[in-house]
Amino acid sequence: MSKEYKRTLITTALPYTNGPVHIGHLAGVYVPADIYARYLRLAGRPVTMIGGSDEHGVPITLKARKEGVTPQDIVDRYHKLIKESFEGLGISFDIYSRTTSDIHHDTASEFFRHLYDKGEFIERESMQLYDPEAGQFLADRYVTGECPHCHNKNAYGDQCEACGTSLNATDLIDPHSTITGAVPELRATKHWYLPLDKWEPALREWILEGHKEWKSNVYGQCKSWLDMGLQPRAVSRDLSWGVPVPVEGAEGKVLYVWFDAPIGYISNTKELLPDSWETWWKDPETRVINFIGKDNIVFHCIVFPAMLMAYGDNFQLPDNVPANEFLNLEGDKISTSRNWAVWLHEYLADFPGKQDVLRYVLTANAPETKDNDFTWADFQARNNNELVAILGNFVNRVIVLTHKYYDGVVPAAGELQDVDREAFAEMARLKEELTENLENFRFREAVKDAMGFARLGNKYLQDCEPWKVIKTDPERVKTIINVSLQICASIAIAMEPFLPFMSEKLVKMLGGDKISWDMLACTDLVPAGAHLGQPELLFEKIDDEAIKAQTDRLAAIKKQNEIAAFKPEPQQPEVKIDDFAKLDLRVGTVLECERVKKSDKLLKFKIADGMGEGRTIVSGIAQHYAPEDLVGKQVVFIANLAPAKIRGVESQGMILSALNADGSLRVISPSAPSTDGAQVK
Ligand code: B3M
Ligand code: ZN
Repeated sequence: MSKEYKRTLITTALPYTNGPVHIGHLAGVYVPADIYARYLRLAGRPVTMIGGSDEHGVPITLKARKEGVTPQDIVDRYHKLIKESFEGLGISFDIYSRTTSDIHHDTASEFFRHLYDKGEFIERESMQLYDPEAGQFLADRYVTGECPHCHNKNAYGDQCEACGTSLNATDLIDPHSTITGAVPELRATKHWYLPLDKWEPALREWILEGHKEWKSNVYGQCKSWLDMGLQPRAVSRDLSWGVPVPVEGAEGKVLYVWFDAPIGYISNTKELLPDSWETWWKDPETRVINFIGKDNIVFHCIVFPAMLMAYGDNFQLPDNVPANEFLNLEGDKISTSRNWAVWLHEYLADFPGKQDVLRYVLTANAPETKDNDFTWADFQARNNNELVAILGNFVNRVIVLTHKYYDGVVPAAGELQDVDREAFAEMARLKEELTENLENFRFREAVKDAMGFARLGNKYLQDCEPWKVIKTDPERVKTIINVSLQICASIAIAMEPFLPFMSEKLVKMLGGDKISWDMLACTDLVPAGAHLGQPELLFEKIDDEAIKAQTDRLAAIKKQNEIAAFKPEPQQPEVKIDDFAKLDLRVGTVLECERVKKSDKLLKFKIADGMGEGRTIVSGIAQHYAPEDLVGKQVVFIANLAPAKIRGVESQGMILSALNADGSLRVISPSAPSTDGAQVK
């Protein structure tokens, strides 16, 4: 840090209230922000952490329409769910409010009006598609039609997914509203634009010259936006849900959601600190840090700063925007619409008391510099091999030994030996590295350092072997246990930003109460003579069953998604009835069925075909049926297919199966018992 600031205002992206929060949001924004806020608080540095729900925007209105409820119903539902689940995970917002609040509407409205009065906007009229049935203008992505380039019939108004071309809804051939299906008409409409081009030189200077220390993914994205050249951007929309544009003649128009949402940071600060909010926004000794995901970089580094510059009045620009990349889930992109996610509220219900495990895994594997993958196998391994085996185990051994040897009273240390001094020196080194990593938003590295205290503890115990020494030199054991307890205390402090629930328990177990960053790596934090609390298990193993329940759930969702995305094979070229008549399709009953040796795909059938003593048919459905399940079943087969040798077996026909969306094969049977040998017509 080049400058010492008096206070830090942490903002966290305001999640859209059109669905619950998932692990991607947590890993990208809320867990890192919470780590940082908790660290600053422990370090005694003034900090305010702002959060809240983003409750405007078109997707919320569409969801409401689909469910036949009001947008307010939707945002009330998800705001409550999101707020409660954040609390459940211990995200320590100083306020978690919402953009439908009166204070936000007033603040955003005043902000717009101030820019309007200063002449900071350009007014422009343009032709936009209007849905006459819904009675509203259509955002580009709510129009579908034929792509003018590749003639895909289902192109979206903003992009054709078949050829990748980005479009304007007005480019589409034969457009339809996705809301009502109506044919949209072109209507003229007026909007206000913020001329970002005007602010380009100032933004360039501020970011490209002034903030070379920003994360390279953030700096790089800003540079490429700036190098492409900035254009005026519309800050209003034709919509009824949102903050009304506070200008005469603007009926039916609201502020664009990306204009009002970042102002939510200001409104929520005002709501929390009605008397001092201005100090937190306008005093140059305040440092603002925006925690966001990578898809929000342009709004936080370009658009909102331009809005603040245009406003003037000393609003502080963010000092850093440590945006993260994306977290994937089991190899696939997380998606709310495809339900491909681990939802926070579900996690909290499925794994009660295990908030810290999720916090730990999401931090140890955080997508800080590149996209990363969350897998349940990794989740289990990190819990069992790290939290249980390293951290929990060390603390438990020390507390249990203290109770066993000293009735839970902390023994006084005698003269220190080299091994003790080395342990303390290593603690001091870890503290320095950990602090440095936290200061620079490198939380993945930081949590490794914090875990380093537990690794150190295990090594120290292993080297000192108090359980052996107790027989030969009981005085020495007092020192070993004392040192071990000091290490435990440092674990409680170093881990507090990451594992706050564990930390609180551990502090209690050590008989302590208040902790601070200053105390970290101290050699006499747990005083001799103090009484320890009862030992409590800090972490417990997560068994295969719990993990399987999660992976089974994901497998079921994947299957549903495949079915939903199923596109049947294109129809084959036309045939004449005579062509069909050449195929001799018959019903038969399976008499025997067994696997073909050395093949995992093939089953060998003996079929009663009503035409003699039956026939042998080989079919590639072994992965879809257990042979015994097919015995006695009636099937349809091609009787006059030329015989062929398959794996040394002569197959006299072919059994017909349906190939389904999920790749499964299902044999075709008559709907009621039929005669073997009956022709299929
Ligand atoms: N609601 C987008 C998002 O959730 C948006 C963030 C607003 S931050 C001011 O990704
Ligand atoms: Zn196309």
